[in-house]
Amino acid sequence: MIFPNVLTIFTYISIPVLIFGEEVCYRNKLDNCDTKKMPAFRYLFYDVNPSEGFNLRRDVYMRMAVLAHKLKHSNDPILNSFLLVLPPWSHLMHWGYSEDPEQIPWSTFFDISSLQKFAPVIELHEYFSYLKNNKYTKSILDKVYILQHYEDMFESGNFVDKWSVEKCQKPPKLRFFHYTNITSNNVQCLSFHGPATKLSEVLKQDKSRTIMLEHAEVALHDMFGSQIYWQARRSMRFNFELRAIANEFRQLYLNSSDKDDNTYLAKDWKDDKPKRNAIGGPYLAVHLRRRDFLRGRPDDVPDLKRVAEQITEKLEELELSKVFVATDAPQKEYDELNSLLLPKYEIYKYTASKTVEKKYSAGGVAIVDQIICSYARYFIGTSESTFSFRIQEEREILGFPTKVTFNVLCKDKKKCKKPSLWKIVY
Ligand SMILES: Nc1nc2c(ncn2[C@@H]2O[C@H](COP(=O)(O)OP(=O)(O)O)[C@@H](O)[C@H]2O)c(=O)[nH]1
Ligand SMILES: [Mg+2]
Repeated sequence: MIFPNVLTIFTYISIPVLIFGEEVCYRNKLDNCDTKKMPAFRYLFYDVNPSEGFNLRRDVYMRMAVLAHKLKHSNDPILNSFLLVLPPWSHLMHWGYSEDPEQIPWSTFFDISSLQKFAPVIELHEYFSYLKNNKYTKSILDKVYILQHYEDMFESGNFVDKWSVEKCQKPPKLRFFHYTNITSNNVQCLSFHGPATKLSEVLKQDKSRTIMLEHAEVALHDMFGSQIYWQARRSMRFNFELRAIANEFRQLYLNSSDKDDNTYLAKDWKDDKPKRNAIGGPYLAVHLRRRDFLRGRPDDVPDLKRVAEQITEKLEELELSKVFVATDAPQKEYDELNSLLLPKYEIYKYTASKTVEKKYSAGGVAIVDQIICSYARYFIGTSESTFSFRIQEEREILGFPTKVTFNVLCKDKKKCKKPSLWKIVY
């Protein structure tokens, strides 16, 4: 488990919500704060529906990052002073968390300086250390907007971009990020339809310094696949150590290196250019999503026999002998798949050491799996999995021809759905 020190301190301080005193900085009531120590920034916090997984959260980050990027470049001082506070990774359904909050910072998974070259982001613990330096132990956010869909939108088919403060459809939450010391006395529900950048209209009429957007997934992409979309996406470079772990695995087991595979990236993502000349390592990669997908999408997920057939077919066609399998399947299912492949084929799976698992959690292991899949000569994903979508994007950035990326496992050969092609053009 990963606890930045400052966070542990705050985790265990339990406080009633309504406290007036020196310890609390009501940031919209400046008489309560030491104004000389106040930075000129406004802070934009956000969070996502708790049941959403890692890879949809990454997608929501891109929408918020595009908003923060546009705010920063606005000429309006009310808008261009916002910092986007990254919500720690806590209690992700698939990560087998214990009862303790985890609050994993973004730097565990991503290179923060790469993110900051696109959007003005800070970690939540940095915001905390600012409070701590000023002897505040709790933060009462000036305003919280809980985003919700318009109730009648789907029935009426009226999808006009709009927003309005309305009655809450569900009882509002008053604790945020699994902390007991972040709350607010000013929570409103915001019915919203439109792209994330439309939220700037909300932020413009609200002069609060600290604003939280709950259920940020309600806001959509400005333009999926646009130039700014790909800038945001490129800026999400993984933590260097995770990249090094994946590269070592490629080298050691899959005979794969950037030099041979033609998969070099520029040191700074801003220098990346669209290309289509990546070759990839001499292996097939498959993302085999099981567990909840077996129950939730029974029409899309093939049985293991059918998976083995598709792997064999592709290995023969590509004249390859190695397949790398990234999967959330229990070991038993992986072993079964292995037994269904002819012995002349070598099957590989990344298993993290105890040290790596402890340091990076299930999220880091998933990222190493994603990276290894990204460098393969040919990739087959699982239909509708956001885990597979993020691999496809990574392969677009690395410069693979689209036909070796946009493929999915089929339940039934005759009516196999082709995945959407989200090509990089910028
Ligand atoms: N290590 C590893 N974890 C996986 C794999 N596929 C799924 N998972 C886990 O299951 C979660 C899947 O959730 P999510 O990111 O929401 O993707 P989606 O549900 O497939 O759209 C990931 O965050 C991982 O924790 C895989 O191939 N390797
Ligand atoms: Mg999911």
